[in-house]
Amino acid sequence: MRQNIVAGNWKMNKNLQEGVELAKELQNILSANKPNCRVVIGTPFIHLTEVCKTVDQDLIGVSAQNCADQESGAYTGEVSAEMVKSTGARYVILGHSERRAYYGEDNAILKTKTDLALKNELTPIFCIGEVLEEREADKHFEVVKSQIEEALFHLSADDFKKIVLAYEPVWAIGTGKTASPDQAQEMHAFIRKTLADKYGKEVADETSILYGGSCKPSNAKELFANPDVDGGLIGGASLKAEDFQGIIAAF
Ligand code: 3PY
Repeated sequence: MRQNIVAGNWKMNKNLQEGVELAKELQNILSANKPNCRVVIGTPFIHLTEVCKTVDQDLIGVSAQNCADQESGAYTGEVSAEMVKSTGARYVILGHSERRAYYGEDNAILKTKTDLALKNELTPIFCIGEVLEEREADKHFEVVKSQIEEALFHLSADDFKKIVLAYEPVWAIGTGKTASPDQAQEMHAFIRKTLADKYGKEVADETSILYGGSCKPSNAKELFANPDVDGGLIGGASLKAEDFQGIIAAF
């Protein structure tokens, strides 16, 4: 049975003290109200070590939001997958549309990052999604398929099973616009079929596919009720414990 997952993406928000405070708050709330899904928080790099000490990772998994596409060496300012692993974090978000758009991360770079994450036993939460013009030109299926094929389809079935996918239509990120539950289901079913065609039904059925993009307590239940939507990757609404808890409680 695939896992339902609600993962927060804090992006570049909260200083270290504020981040640890939020992690503590979540730890308290969730130990009193056991979630019916896996919960993950994606923090800035500098928070990882402290947040890992603050939460019980069987309750709240800790994730980085990126890692380098090189193993080690003279890459000023970069943080390797091995370094992320050494903080105690268990996950890494890869290919977020903000990384693709602002930092030039293409499918080839993301393929390398995925390999390094897996080599260091981190679970990639791998983001895919089309921009508005691609949807309007009816190219959204094609775009998402090639993002998956080019960055992930070199993996063996055993390695692919370690990946969590997050479909984030770029036009729904930070815009307040959400894909309708039908639009989300349509794309998630397409993604699962793409996986089944490559790796077989069993692998496809085991893969968690999260929805991301302006997911909040008021729309989470409707989105998560779809058979192929296995949770969410949550931006702004993961920055307040009560909002995040509201989304977790949708399961
Ligand atoms: C959003 O919902 O804004 C996100 O980008 C989640 O990653």
